[in-house]
Amino acid sequence: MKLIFSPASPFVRKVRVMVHEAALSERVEDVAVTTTALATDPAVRAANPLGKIPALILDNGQAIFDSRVICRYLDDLSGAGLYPSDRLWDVLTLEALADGIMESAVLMVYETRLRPEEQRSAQWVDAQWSKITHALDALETDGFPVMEGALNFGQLALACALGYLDFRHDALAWREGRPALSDWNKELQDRTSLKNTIPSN
Ligand SMILES: N[C@@H](CCC(=O)N[C@@H](CS)C(=O)NCC(=O)O)C(=O)O
Repeated sequence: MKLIFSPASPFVRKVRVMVHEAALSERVEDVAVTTTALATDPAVRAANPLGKIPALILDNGQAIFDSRVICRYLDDLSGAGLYPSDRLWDVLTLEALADGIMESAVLMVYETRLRPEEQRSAQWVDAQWSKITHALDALETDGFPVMEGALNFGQLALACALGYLDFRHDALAWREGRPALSDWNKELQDRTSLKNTIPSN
């Protein structure tokens, strides 16, 4: 199988974390691309008409996307058990929350990196950050029971989302006022799968 990837993408990181956790490294070859929303790499477009990464090309040539589909596929293929059936909806909900944090965080980066300065909207960037802070506050205060207990992919996806905040939005100091979430994250980031997939440019 071939994973079309870029080392900066948090959605790609989810898949790479799954590959590690599911002990599939020998079976998945990384194919690095440089692609943006304004300049899509042809290999990405060929695999995913939406022009987004990650995409996984299976051994029969079929491409599957997006990160949620790929992660479920690899979990199923390997029997890793990171989507346990007795907690499935909670795990998927936590993964959806993590993906939402990533989406807003990536859109904030696009606004400053891809748009000409005169077209940028500070209000729109603030609105994205507000989605993220609401999510972080919910994680800090209400707690999501599935954050605890046996390792699952909701937990790992959240660790990828928080890692992306450190990577691109460090100045916004997400840990401030969120000691429980910070401690939770610190413990998880020690896993080899996360250490080996730290985002880079
Ligand atoms: N929902 C998708 C999101 C993927 C995504 O937005 N990837 C970004 C990179 S972080 C991308 O390819 N952006 C290019 C574009 O928007 O055209 C997933 O989970 O895989």
